[in-house]
Amino acid sequence: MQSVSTHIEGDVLVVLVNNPPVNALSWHVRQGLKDGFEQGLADPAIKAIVLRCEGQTFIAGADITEFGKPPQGPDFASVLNQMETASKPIIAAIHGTALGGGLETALCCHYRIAVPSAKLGVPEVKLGLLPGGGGTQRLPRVVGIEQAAVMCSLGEPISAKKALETGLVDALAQENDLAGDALRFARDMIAKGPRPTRDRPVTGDIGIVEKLKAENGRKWKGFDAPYANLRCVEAAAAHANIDDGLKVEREEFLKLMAGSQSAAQRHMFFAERQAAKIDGLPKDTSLREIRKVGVIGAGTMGGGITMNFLATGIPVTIVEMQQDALDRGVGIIRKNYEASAAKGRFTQEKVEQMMGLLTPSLSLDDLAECDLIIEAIYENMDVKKEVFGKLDRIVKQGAILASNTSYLDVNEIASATARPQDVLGMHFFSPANVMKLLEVVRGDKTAPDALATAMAIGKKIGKIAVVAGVCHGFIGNRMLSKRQAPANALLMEGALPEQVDKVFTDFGMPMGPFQMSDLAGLDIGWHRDPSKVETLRDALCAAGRFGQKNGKGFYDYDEKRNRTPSAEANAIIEDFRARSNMPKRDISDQEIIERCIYPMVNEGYLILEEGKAQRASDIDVVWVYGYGWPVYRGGPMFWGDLEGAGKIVSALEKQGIKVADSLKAKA
Ligand code: T1G
Repeated sequence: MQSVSTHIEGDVLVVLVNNPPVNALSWHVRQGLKDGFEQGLADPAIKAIVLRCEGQTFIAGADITEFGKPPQGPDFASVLNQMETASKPIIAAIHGTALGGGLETALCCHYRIAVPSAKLGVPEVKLGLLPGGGGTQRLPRVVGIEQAAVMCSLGEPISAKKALETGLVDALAQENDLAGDALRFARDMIAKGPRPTRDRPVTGDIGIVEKLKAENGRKWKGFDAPYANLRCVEAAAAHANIDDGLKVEREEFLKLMAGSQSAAQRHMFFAERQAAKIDGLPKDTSLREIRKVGVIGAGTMGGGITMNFLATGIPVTIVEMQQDALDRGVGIIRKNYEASAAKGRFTQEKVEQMMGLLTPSLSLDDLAECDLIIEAIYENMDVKKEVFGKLDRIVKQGAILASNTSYLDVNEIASATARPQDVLGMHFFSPANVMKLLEVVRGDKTAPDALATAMAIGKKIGKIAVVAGVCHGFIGNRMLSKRQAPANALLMEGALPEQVDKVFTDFGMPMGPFQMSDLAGLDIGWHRDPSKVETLRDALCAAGRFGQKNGKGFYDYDEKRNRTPSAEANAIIEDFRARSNMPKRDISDQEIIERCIYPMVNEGYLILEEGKAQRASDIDVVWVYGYGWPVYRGGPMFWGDLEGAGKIVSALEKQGIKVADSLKAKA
């Protein structure tokens, strides 16, 4: 496989990488680089070498698909060492993204030139890793400790402009003539000769490490990689001799590579990209054009959904029944944008530009020319069918009619129209302008191009779209519903809300079932008769405990909504248990996981068996991006494999739960 070629431009050798789609450092690329540099260094006529890439980007890192496989070709460190210690100047010519091993390769070049649109970074921490090709030792020698610590521990790329300011690149090329400018720049460097990064001193103040830990403590809870990255940067400051620092980096890297967290985060890297693919989609499926969007309902969900499209430059007509509700909804959209502008996320001018794309309306007729309509009204089947019936008579043919329902039957909604092929679900998660997940619900009659268009527009507005089939609660809510009943039962058997919730937060979830119930409101769906106490929730509501909204539920809340265990709530739970003659017993944290999380994994297998999800990794994407499942546990299905199917099956059978055949088959 010829993924690296060379050509001579006078006294400069150009080493060209061409390994689509992202020029990853696959073994044959490493081999090609080694051979290319050998050629340039051995040829007396060559005075300098330029490393450049074809395609959309510079090298975007090591080839992640090679991780865990038997090594092939030259190892990365030897190629880097060959470059860094070369007797002729090597120049990296950067466009697109120089990421991870790609930036480490550029750091072993003696000079770097980049186009203004380029991005440079070490995102390994997002894969549960660290820059294991010397990045944690060479970055501090080029950009200083502070910048290096930020880049390694947060993993965010920097712009070419910032890279120039920090010395990461030495010059900017013209956007449309990187090849030419790199050659000219290389010739200018011949006189200067090589500049090995390893010989440059580490500069800057190591105090940044504690600052980063303090600022990111909550975000980094449960993660190993950010701290390992910072230990390596500390080693760079501690060891003047780079080889001592490289030893520390190697040890830390191998530890992370062998750990379950990186395996989980690498799984999620590919799962996220896989989710965008629709199995069996006819190759010639073309997408419908979405130039104008309609949103029905200007409440919390309708407003959030609208913000996604306006922020992407797509005009939206938002429809409400009453003027005050419409004004309130539009007002909240502006307020949210202005709040983000105040945080510097965008300019006031951008706010005006986005608000300029919004057309408030009190009539469904104004949606006639829309290409996509998303209904986001309250969950009532008859009302939704009435609305879709009206849309069917009003809206132009070829438009996609979507419902934001979070559990209702999309097929039944579609049956209210004469065009079920154009109907599907687009289930956003609250707050819809923030949460990344979008469940695109495929109805029995949904046309492939309508589905593909909804998936594509989801990606365009910055969502991670996943295909779900029609069933109660689709993928996410269906699995979530398997957790609440056992959690309630555990309270009846002796556990307390804070014990159960702590198991979930220790597990890495943002909150447990009882915190979530308090957030949603205990009185949602309550019969409002305090004398009728049949469930624990009835007992709490009868005592006027409705959750965060009135400062008391399973927990007590202060005015800042900080929660504390509640003696009164626990007394109500104790009393209700006693009057239900339920014996009290000690409950272990492991039992809470087995009773609450194992059934969710089982439900995931049932969802797959019924074809309501395309692949197990899609279920993982739903939970990581929609429900705060810790990415370092890779999602319920990935975690289930780590936990062991046998262990899960025997625990579920002990609980008398019907186990999915496909899960049993794995045991
Ligand atoms: N290895 C293998 N495949 C990769 C890859 C990689 N590094 N990066 C992307 N792909 C595949 C991806 O799966 C998809 O495949 C296709 O390329 C297009 O990707 C020693 C240890 C570069 C910003 O973490 O962030 O270096 O789905 O859809 O939106 O220190 O890809 O088409 O079959 O994402 O244009 C560090 C990872 C590696 C960067 C382009 N590098 N990549 O985004 O395309 S670890 C990274 C990205 C490392 C060293 C260490 C993005 C991108 P398919 P895409 P995109």
